[in-house]
Amino acid sequence: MFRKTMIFGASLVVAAAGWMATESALANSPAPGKRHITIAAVEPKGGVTVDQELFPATVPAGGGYVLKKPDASGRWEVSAYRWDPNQIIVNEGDDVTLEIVGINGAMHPGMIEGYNVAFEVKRGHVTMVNFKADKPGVFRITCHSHGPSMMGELIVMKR
Ligand SMILES: [Cu+2]
Repeated sequence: MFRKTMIFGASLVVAAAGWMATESALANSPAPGKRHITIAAVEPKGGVTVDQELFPATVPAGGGYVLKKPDASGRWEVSAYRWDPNQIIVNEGDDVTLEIVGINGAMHPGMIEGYNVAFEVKRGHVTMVNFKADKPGVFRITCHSHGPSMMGELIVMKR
Protein backbone atom coordinates (compact mmCIF):
# COMPACT_ATOMS: atom_id res chain seq x y z
CA MET A 1 0.00 0.00 0.00
CA PHE A 2 2.80 2.37 0.92
CA ARG A 3 4.62 1.54 -2.32
CA LYS A 4 1.54 2.29 -4.43
CA THR A 5 1.14 5.64 -2.70
CA MET A 6 4.76 6.51 -3.43
CA ILE A 7 4.35 5.74 -7.15
CA PHE A 8 1.10 7.67 -7.30
CA GLY A 9 2.77 10.58 -5.50
CA ALA A 10 5.71 10.58 -7.90
CA SER A 11 3.33 10.64 -10.87
CA LEU A 12 1.56 13.64 -9.39
CA VAL A 13 4.88 15.51 -9.04
CA VAL A 14 5.81 14.73 -12.66
CA ALA A 15 2.37 15.83 -13.88
CA ALA A 16 2.55 19.05 -11.84
CA ALA A 17 6.04 19.84 -13.16
CA GLY A 18 4.79 19.38 -16.73
CA TRP A 19 1.78 21.63 -16.10
CA MET A 20 3.97 24.32 -14.52
CA ALA A 21 6.42 24.22 -17.46
CA THR A 22 3.53 24.68 -19.93
CA GLU A 23 1.98 27.48 -17.86
CA SER A 24 5.25 29.36 -17.56
CA ALA A 25 5.91 29.05 -21.33
CA LEU A 26 2.49 30.54 -22.06
CA ALA A 27 2.74 33.28 -19.43
CA ASN A 28 6.20 34.50 -20.42
CA SER A 29 6.28 35.03 -24.18
CA PRO A 30 9.83 36.19 -24.92
CA ALA A 31 10.57 39.91 -24.98
CA PRO A 32 10.93 41.43 -28.46
CA GLY A 33 14.29 40.43 -29.80
CA LYS A 34 16.50 40.20 -32.82
CA ARG A 35 15.78 37.32 -35.16
CA HIS A 36 18.13 36.22 -37.92
CA ILE A 37 16.74 33.63 -40.32
CA THR A 38 18.54 32.14 -43.32
CA ILE A 39 16.51 31.29 -46.41
CA ALA A 40 17.59 29.77 -49.74
CA ALA A 41 16.02 30.20 -53.18
CA VAL A 42 16.08 26.64 -54.49
CA GLU A 43 14.73 24.45 -57.29
CA PRO A 44 14.30 20.79 -56.33
CA LYS A 45 14.16 18.60 -59.42
CA GLY A 46 12.98 15.12 -60.34
CA GLY A 47 13.15 13.11 -63.53
CA VAL A 48 12.36 9.75 -65.08
CA THR A 49 12.07 8.12 -68.50
CA VAL A 50 8.77 7.77 -70.38
CA ASP A 51 8.96 3.97 -70.34
CA GLN A 52 8.63 4.15 -66.53
CA GLU A 53 6.24 7.11 -66.07
CA LEU A 54 4.18 9.01 -68.64
CA PHE A 55 5.12 12.63 -69.36
CA PRO A 56 2.52 14.84 -67.60
CA ALA A 57 0.44 17.10 -69.85
CA THR A 58 0.81 20.33 -67.87
CA VAL A 59 1.87 21.98 -64.64
CA PRO A 60 0.26 25.10 -63.12
CA ALA A 61 1.14 28.31 -64.97
CA GLY A 62 3.15 31.14 -63.39
CA GLY A 63 6.78 30.21 -63.95
CA GLY A 64 7.33 28.44 -60.64
CA TYR A 65 6.83 24.95 -62.05
CA VAL A 66 9.13 23.84 -64.85
CA LEU A 67 8.42 20.83 -67.05
CA LYS A 68 11.12 19.63 -69.49
CA LYS A 69 9.91 17.48 -72.38
CA PRO A 70 11.42 14.03 -72.91
CA ASP A 71 14.93 14.18 -74.43
CA ALA A 72 16.35 11.71 -77.00
CA SER A 73 16.60 9.01 -74.32
CA GLY A 74 13.00 9.60 -73.24
CA ARG A 75 13.90 11.25 -69.94
CA TRP A 76 11.72 14.13 -68.74
CA GLU A 77 12.14 16.40 -65.72
CA VAL A 78 9.99 18.47 -63.42
CA SER A 79 11.11 21.11 -60.92
CA ALA A 80 9.64 23.84 -58.73
CA TYR A 81 11.16 27.05 -57.42
CA ARG A 82 10.77 27.52 -53.66
CA TRP A 83 11.78 29.57 -50.67
CA ASP A 84 13.37 27.18 -48.22
CA PRO A 85 12.09 27.33 -45.54
CA ASN A 86 8.82 28.79 -46.78
CA GLN A 87 7.28 29.57 -43.38
CA ILE A 88 8.90 32.14 -41.11
CA ILE A 89 7.47 32.53 -37.61
CA VAL A 90 8.37 35.55 -35.47
CA ASN A 91 6.81 37.44 -32.56
CA GLU A 92 5.22 40.87 -32.86
CA GLY A 93 7.86 43.50 -32.08
CA ASP A 94 10.86 41.43 -33.21
CA ASP A 95 13.58 43.00 -35.31
CA VAL A 96 13.84 40.53 -38.17
CA THR A 97 16.70 39.93 -40.57
CA LEU A 98 16.14 37.52 -43.42
CA GLU A 99 19.41 36.39 -44.99
CA ILE A 100 18.36 35.08 -48.40
CA VAL A 101 20.83 33.26 -50.65
CA GLY A 102 20.21 32.54 -54.34
CA ILE A 103 21.09 28.95 -55.22
CA ASN A 104 18.92 28.18 -58.27
CA GLY A 105 17.47 30.66 -60.77
CA ALA A 106 19.24 33.79 -62.01
CA MET A 107 17.03 36.27 -60.14
CA HIS A 108 14.04 36.34 -57.80
CA PRO A 109 12.09 39.60 -57.36
CA GLY A 110 10.53 39.00 -53.94
CA MET A 111 7.94 40.78 -51.83
CA ILE A 112 6.54 40.45 -48.31
CA GLU A 113 2.94 41.48 -48.88
CA GLY A 114 1.29 43.55 -46.17
CA TYR A 115 4.68 44.82 -45.04
CA ASN A 116 5.45 46.21 -48.52
CA VAL A 117 9.01 44.94 -48.27
CA ALA A 118 10.48 44.32 -51.75
CA PHE A 119 13.81 42.61 -52.39
CA GLU A 120 15.84 40.90 -55.12
CA VAL A 121 17.76 37.66 -54.77
CA LYS A 122 20.44 36.79 -57.34
CA ARG A 123 22.19 33.47 -57.75
CA GLY A 124 25.41 33.35 -55.74
CA HIS A 125 24.53 36.48 -53.79
CA VAL A 126 23.16 37.02 -50.29
CA THR A 127 20.37 39.56 -49.84
CA MET A 128 19.68 40.95 -46.37
CA VAL A 129 16.06 41.96 -45.68
CA ASN A 130 15.47 43.89 -42.45
CA PHE A 131 12.14 44.90 -40.96
CA LYS A 132 10.34 45.31 -37.66
CA ALA A 133 7.49 42.82 -37.24
CA ASP A 134 5.06 45.48 -36.03
CA LYS A 135 1.86 43.92 -37.45
CA PRO A 136 0.58 40.50 -36.33
CA GLY A 137 -0.91 38.20 -38.95
CA VAL A 138 -0.02 36.00 -41.89
CA PHE A 139 1.71 37.66 -44.86
CA ARG A 140 2.62 36.10 -48.20
CA ILE A 141 6.27 36.03 -49.30
CA THR A 142 6.08 35.97 -53.09
CA CYS A 143 8.42 35.80 -56.04
CA HIS A 144 7.16 37.76 -59.03
CA SER A 145 8.87 35.40 -61.50
CA HIS A 146 8.01 32.02 -59.98
CA GLY A 147 4.39 31.79 -58.90
CA PRO A 148 2.61 29.92 -57.54
CA SER A 149 5.20 27.53 -56.11
CA MET A 150 7.61 30.17 -54.79
CA MET A 151 5.21 31.43 -52.17
CA GLY A 152 5.98 31.45 -48.49
CA GLU A 153 4.39 32.86 -45.36
CA LEU A 154 5.60 35.28 -42.75
CA ILE A 155 3.66 34.51 -39.57
CA VAL A 156 3.84 37.27 -36.94
CA MET A 157 2.46 36.00 -33.62
CA LYS A 158 0.50 38.54 -31.60
CA ARG A 159 2.26 39.50 -28.38
CU1 LIG B 1 11.78 33.22 -57.96
